[in-house]
Amino acid sequence: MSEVTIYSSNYCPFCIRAKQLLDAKGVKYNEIRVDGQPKVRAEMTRLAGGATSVPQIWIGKTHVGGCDQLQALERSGKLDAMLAS
Ligand SMILES: N[C@@H](CCC(=O)N[C@@H](CS)C(=O)NCC(=O)O)C(=O)O
Repeated sequence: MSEVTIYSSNYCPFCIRAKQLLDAKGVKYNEIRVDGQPKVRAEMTRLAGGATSVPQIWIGKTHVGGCDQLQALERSGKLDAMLAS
């Protein structure tokens, strides 16, 4: 199973939704909090090609994007294969 990493912050509804989807699938993920961590957030933005919003999600080495992109992968039926690879 691919390693999943999610950069998140507290009180972020998109982060909660993304994690709920992963939790519902029983997927374990590394969660990196950016609250009060400008250096961590800057590193996230660099790795995410300039994206500043949370969550930012990686499946293995693939940058998925945010919650909307994760949900789109689920709707298209591609998410499980990505998680399994
Ligand atoms: N479309 C994005 C929306 C994410 C979003 O708006 N996140 C808020 C926090 S809940 C945020 O990071 N706002 C600050 C910013 O955009 O820099 C997604 O699906 O992940």
